[in-house]
Amino acid sequence: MDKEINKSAIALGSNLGNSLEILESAIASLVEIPGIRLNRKSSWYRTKAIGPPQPDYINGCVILEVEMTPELLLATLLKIETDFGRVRQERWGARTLDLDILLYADRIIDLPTLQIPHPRMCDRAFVLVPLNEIAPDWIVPVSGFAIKDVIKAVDCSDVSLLMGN
Ligand code: PH2
Ligand code: MG
Ligand code: MG
Repeated sequence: MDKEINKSAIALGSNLGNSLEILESAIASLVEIPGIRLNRKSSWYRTKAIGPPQPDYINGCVILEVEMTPELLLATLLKIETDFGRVRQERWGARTLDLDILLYADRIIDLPTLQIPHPRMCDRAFVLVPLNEIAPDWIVPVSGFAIKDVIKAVDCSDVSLLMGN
């Protein structure tokens, strides 16, 4: 485990089952793990699904303080997805729980299993709206733009506030 403490931004999404309860429980499970603390949590948003036809999503973001490598954090998130009944089927299909690493400090990682910054985060209103609420000044590596500026180029009309903080 890294001794260093790093901030990591995580996107949460669900569109199957009792999504709000699943998302809140997932955050509770995450923060019980040694080496993970909750720094910020966004509101929850209802968002139109991108991808094959499927129900609307509930999306949000958290900022974690982590004392683990990005690889270990990814493995931890995948385990929580499985614990909450995630079954991997169609790409971009409906799911009970999706936990994606968006950013990890100012790191750039390009492995087959893990890309940071998340390669599609800057096009996705369902990621940018909650992230802009809690981390508007975070600079996205590679692009060099802050979240509050990245979001200006994206149509956010399919994202509506469901439950404020
Ligand atoms: N996740 C996807 C595909 N499409 N659409 C919305 N609105 N929200 C998501 O979280 C989402 C999606 C794949 O991860
Ligand atoms: Mg995803
Ligand atoms: Mg995912």
